[in-house]
Amino acid sequence: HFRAVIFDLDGVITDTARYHHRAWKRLADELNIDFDEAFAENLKGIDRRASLQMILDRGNVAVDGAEFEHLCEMKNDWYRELIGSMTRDDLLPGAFEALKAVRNAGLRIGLASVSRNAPTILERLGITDMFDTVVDAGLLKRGKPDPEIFLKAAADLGVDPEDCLGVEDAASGVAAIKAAGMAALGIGNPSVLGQADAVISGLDDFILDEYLFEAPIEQAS
Ligand code: G16
Ligand code: MG
Repeated sequence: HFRAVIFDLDGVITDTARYHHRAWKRLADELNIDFDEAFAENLKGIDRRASLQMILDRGNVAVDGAEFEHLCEMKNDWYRELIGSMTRDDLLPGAFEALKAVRNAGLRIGLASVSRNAPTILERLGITDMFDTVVDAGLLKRGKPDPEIFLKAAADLGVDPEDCLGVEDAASGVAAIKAAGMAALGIGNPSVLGQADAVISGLDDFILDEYLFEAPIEQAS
C-alpha cells in the first residue's frame, strides 16, 4: 500500500504548462529561435535556467552571464503576468477531488514542482493547506529527471520512496519518479510517458482505490 502521493504541479493540478509555453515562445520569437510543439513538450518539468539553455542551444545563440539572467527574468515576468489572474477555477478537472481522496484515505501529500512560482500558484488555487510538504525549488541542486526533488518530498513526509506514488505529466518528471524508486502515474499521452507504470488522461480519471488495492502499478518495474 502506498503511504504518500507526491504530485507535480504544472500540467497535473493546473494547466500552467500552457503559460510556460506561451512565455517561452514569446522569448524564443524575440531571439528568432524556432519553437514548436514537440520542443515545448521536452521543456516540460525542466527548470527555468536549463529550459533557457535548451532554447539558446537550439538557436545556436550564445549570451553572457548578465544577458542570461536578464532573459530568465523577462520570461518569468511574462509568466507571472499570466498566472496573476489565476483562481480556484484554474484547478484542472478532478484535481481537487483527487487531493481530497488521498487525504481522506489517510495518505500524506507532497508537492514536487521545480517551479519557484509554485507557492504563489497554490495560494491562487486555494489549496496550500492540502499539502503536508511543498519542496522548496530554490534549494534543489539538480532538476528533473534527477530524483532529488521526489526523494526530498518523501524524506519530508517521513515515507520510504517505495511507499510513494508519484504523479507527473512530463517525461522528465516520470523519469525522476522512477529514478527515486517510486511508482509513477503519468498524466497525459502514453506515447510520451512510456516510463510510467500507468497513464491516465487527467486527474478526473484518478481512482485511488485502484492504485491502493488492485495495485498492478506496484508490480511494474
Ligand atoms: C515547472 C514547469 C517547467 C518550468 C519549471 C520552472 O515544473 O513544468 O516548464 O520551467 O517549472 O518554473 P519557474 O520558472 O516558475 O521556476 P514542474 O516541476 O512543476 O512541472
Ligand atoms: Mg509538470
